[in-house]
Amino acid sequence: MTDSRSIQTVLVANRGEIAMRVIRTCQELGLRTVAVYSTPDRLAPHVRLADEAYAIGPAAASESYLDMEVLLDVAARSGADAVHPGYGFLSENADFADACADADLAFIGPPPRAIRAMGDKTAARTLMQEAGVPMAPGTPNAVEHVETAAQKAEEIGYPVLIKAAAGGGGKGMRIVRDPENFARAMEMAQSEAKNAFGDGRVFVEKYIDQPRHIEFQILADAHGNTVHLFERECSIQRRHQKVIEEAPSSILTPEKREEMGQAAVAAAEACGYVNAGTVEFLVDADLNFYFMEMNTRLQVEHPVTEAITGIDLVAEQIRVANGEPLGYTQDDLTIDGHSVECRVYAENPAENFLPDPGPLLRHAAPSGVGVRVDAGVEEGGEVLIHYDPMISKLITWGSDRDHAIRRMQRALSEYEIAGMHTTIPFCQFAMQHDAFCSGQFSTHFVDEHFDPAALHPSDATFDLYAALAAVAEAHTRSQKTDAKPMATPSSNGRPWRRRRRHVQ
Ligand code: MV4
Repeated sequence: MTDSRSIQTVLVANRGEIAMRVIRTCQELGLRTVAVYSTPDRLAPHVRLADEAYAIGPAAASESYLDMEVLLDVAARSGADAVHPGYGFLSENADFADACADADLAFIGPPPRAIRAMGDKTAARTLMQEAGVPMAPGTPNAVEHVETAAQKAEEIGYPVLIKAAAGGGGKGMRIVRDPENFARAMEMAQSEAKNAFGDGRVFVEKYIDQPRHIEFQILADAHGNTVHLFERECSIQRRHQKVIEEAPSSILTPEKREEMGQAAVAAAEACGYVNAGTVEFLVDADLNFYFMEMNTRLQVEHPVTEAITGIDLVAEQIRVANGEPLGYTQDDLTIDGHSVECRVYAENPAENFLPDPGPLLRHAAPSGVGVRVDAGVEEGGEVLIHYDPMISKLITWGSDRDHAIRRMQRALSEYEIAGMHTTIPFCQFAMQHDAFCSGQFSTHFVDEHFDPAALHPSDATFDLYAALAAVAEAHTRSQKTDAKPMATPSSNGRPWRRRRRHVQ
């Protein structure tokens, strides 16, 4: 691709922290950035960070961030020559990738046919089986008749898992431990899948007990080069959503890492993958690994990979979309230290992680050596009910796992948030738990180990007093330049106490 054809202006078709993440790298590469915003996002930080911003519609995502026509119109009006979709919204929509190509825009993501191949779960399973990627024993395709499926379950051996072909988020999933429960479980899975996805097809797999979720980051250029950037361990989840991730996984040996990395590269090559992607595996206690799915986008947890490899994944995505070859081979890549990410959501961990959106009265993020914070909301802003309630991602790096965890404990204790409950106390709980610290955990960590009673009940109160005191003092100072500092920063006469630290 000649220089005159190369990307110069990027439309960032997203909001929040990921829009800011993409804009920042564009700026470093000397590219012009165009943001888009829904009505309630008009003052959002991603809007101010971009060179230009365009209104795209009301709060409802279906009428703004998901409206392809409006986005393509903004691309035309702004003179953008590329689109970065971020994650969520249109990031894994092959029709949108096609529409971008038709409008002569570079889609900073994989080719539409790779998105389609991996979007259909049963088609992806067949493709992966052909490519020799290990899969849990099971029916590669959907099974229609209960008798046939029950027969397959016998062959696979109990316990089995019935999964929705249209899949995702654990919906339509049923564990079956005994043959006598199979028929009923299958009917329930089918009706749940029909309700959730409008597609009642299911398939049957060997159930992996106590698995870990380990995913490999891959990167492929348009010249036939594919590498992996090692793995991320994402087993700490609630309601099938990740809360804590780390890189590398503490259970993989160098040999297993190489074997899984090669399988991930084979998976990417089998679907003609170009750009950044992630191959997810389930890993059992004996380190057997099984393909789960491939995510054809940049992921929320990509910063832990950036921390241990030193590679800016968004910059790589843009270079690859520009037709440039990867500047390194697998042998050039090494793991440096360890990284942990805690997702800070506006949710109450004591109330089964119930979302708690609203105004963010106080937001003072930690900083210092080895700490990265990617936030999408700022103090004085609001966590909107219309979108994902994530406030920020807190990422630490350390020379080894223990170092990264201690930094995370320090950073969490430094974080001041008021106006809402957050997942910070849960993350503090995990960072001091024996199961997490020793690396002996599975995707069942929350169910098996989390005790909401172990959270410090006073945290939210302390944070609120601290916040109100800080806001009041800032206000006083803005009114009177000769204002005396308060005797204590607490407005209620109680001495200041920082967020309690959970350290062994
Ligand atoms: C499994 C499994 C055990 N055995 N498949 C959950 C969501 C879906 N995408 C795949 N999931 C699982 N598939 C077999 N054969 C256990 C899970 C699972 C899980 C996987 C990853 C992260 C968190 C999880 C929580 C519960 C169950």
